[in-house]
Amino acid sequence: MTSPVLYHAAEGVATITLNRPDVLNALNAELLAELRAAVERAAQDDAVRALVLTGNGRGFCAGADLAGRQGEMKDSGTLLRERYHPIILALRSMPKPVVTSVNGVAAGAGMSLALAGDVVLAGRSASFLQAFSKIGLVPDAGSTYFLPRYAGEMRARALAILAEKIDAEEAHRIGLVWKVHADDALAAETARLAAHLAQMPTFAYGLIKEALNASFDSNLPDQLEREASLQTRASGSQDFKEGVAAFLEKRKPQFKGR
Ligand code: T3D
Repeated sequence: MTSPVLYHAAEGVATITLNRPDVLNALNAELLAELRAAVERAAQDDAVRALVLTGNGRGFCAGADLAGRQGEMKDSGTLLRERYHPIILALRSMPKPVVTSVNGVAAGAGMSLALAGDVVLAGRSASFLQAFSKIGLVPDAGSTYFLPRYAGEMRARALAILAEKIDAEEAHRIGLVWKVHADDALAAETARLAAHLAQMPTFAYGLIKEALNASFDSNLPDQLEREASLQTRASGSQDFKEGVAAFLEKRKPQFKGR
């Protein structure tokens, strides 16, 4: 049987591909379990210094599998806590960069998953849809956290309430996407970026994520203090020594991620 999640790791980059193309990679129990295991594997493997999350076929992810959930005995809140939250939290907290490469429609929790990336890339024909209210649900899996922070509160409210599909250019314009690439260039551009990230100072990237994860919940004095203590750790790293030495010697740094 075909696995609903593909995992490939090489040269410092792990790529996780959602693999239920017939249903636009809708999230059923099996896919969610495998996705969680794949994300944890990438997080724990020291040889992995950048993670890519993408979808197979014409969709990135259509959110919860609406057909598969009919037989579910659990309520939605329990499903979210047990199956979705560990994935979103692991992506945000893993001390290495996560690139979400949105190759097609990202709807419902699929849009939340896309926004959980540190860098969100999209193909020109990708689209984003807060599908939740169309079926009588509230945005979940982090959408009400990411949307106001990235796009502003007015846009977050309109996207969530109106549930209008927006295209990749619009998502880029309102701050949900870092860069839009031609569809046939997205995979190569994603691989190029991930390969670059895997050569960079991974330890500092982890600390950058820690700082930004705390930013909106901190006041300025607390955030200044957080930056200082993270900088104590960064400046003790091998990569910092290498970065300074390479600058002074006018050569390319050889970061080891430590
Ligand atoms: O209780 C809980 O599970 C809590 C968690 C909730 C989290 C959520 O994500 S709730 C939101 C769930 N997602 C949606 O409501 C989106 C539903 N899908 C759509 O609105 C549309 O499919 C899209 C806008 C995403 C794409 O439209 P389009 O026209 O490009 O494709 P399509 O023809 O609608 O879909 C293609 C196939 O995928 C189709 O199957 P078929 O007819 O070829 O056999 C369609 O049924 C299937 N599909 C698409 N989305 C889902 C799905 N099957 C199951 N679940 C889906 N979410």
